[in-house]
Amino acid sequence: MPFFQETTRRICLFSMNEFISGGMGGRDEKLPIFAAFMDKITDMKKIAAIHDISGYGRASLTVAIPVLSAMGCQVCPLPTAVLSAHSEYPGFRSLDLTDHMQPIIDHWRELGLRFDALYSGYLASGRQLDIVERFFVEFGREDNFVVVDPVMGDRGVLYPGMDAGMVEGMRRLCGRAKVVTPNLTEAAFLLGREVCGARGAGVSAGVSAREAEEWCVELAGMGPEYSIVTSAPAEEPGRIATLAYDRREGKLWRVCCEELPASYPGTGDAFASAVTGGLLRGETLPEAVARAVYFIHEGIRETMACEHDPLDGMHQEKVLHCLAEEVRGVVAEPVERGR
Ligand code: PXL
Repeated sequence: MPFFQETTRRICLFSMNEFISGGMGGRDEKLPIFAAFMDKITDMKKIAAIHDISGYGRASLTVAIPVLSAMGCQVCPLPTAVLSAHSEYPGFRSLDLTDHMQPIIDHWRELGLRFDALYSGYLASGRQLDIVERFFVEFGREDNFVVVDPVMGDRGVLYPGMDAGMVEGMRRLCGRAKVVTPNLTEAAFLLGREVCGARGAGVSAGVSAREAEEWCVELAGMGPEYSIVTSAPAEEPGRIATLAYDRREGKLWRVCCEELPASYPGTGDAFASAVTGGLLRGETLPEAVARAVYFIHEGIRETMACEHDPLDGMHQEKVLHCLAEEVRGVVAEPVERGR
C-alpha cells in the first residue's frame, strides 16, 4: 500500500480516545482522529520555543514545531542559531543568533504577547543563557510555566561546543523552570556526578536504577516542581526507564518500556515537546510522561523498520498520530521511595 494511503488508513482506524468521546458538536462521529482532536481545541495555547533550527537532521525546532502543532499548540520560535545540520554531523556550520534574540524579545514585548509556556532547549552560547533567563523573568507569569530541556550531551559526553560554563548556566536556568527534562547524561552534569561510567557506552552504564531515581529527586532540589529524567536504567534487563518527580506532592513515577537497540539524535527534543504539549493540554505529570514515552517508543520502532540513516533522527512524521490517540501499553507506575 502506498505510504500516504497506509498512514491515512491508520490515522482513521485508531479508536476514539476519551478526549474525543465527549460529543462532536454535530459533526460526524467517525471523523479522522486528528480532525476530531483539533475540533476539541477551543483555547489555543501559545508557546515561546527557544531552540536552534538545524537544516538537516531532525532536532530542535525542526522537531518541536511539528510535535507541538500536532498537539494543537501555536509555536512561536525564538531561534538561537541556524545550523546546516545538527552538531553530530561532522563539519556542520552554525550561524549564531545571539545578537538577534533580544530585538525579537523587544518586539514581542511591544506587541504585548503573552505565552502559556516558555520552553528552552539547545542554546549556542553563554550569553544566550543570560538572555533566556531574563526572558523567563520578564515573560513568566502566575498562569504560565517554564520548561527547560538542558540540552548539553548524551551517552556520557557533552555535545561539541558545550563546556563547564554552559553546564553552570544550565543549572541556573533549571532553577527558573517548573519542568526540567534532562537525559541521564545531562542529569549527571547538572548534579556534578561522575559520568565516565557511561562515557560512549550505553546511556545507563555505571548507574543503577535506584541511583537514577535519587538523581531525579535531587534535580527537583535545584528549583523545578517537576524533574523528568530520560534514558535511565530500569531494574529489569532489556528495559529502559523515564523517571518523573513531582516535588510538591513528593511523588516519583517510573515509565518503563522495552529498550530498543537504536538511538537517534533529537528524540530528547521530541520527548520534551510532547511533555510540554501534554501539560498544556491539562494532562497530569504521569499522563504527559507516559504519552511522550509512548510517542518516542513508537517513533523508534517505526524508524528501525525503515531504511534510514540513524544520524537523521527519528521518523516522527510517521507517528505524530500517537500524540492524539489513546496511549497503549505504556503506564506510569508510582515508585515507592526509601524501599
Ligand atoms: O537534539 C539536541 C540537539 C539540538 N540542537 C543541536 C544539536 C542537538 C544534538 O546533537 O546538535 C544543534
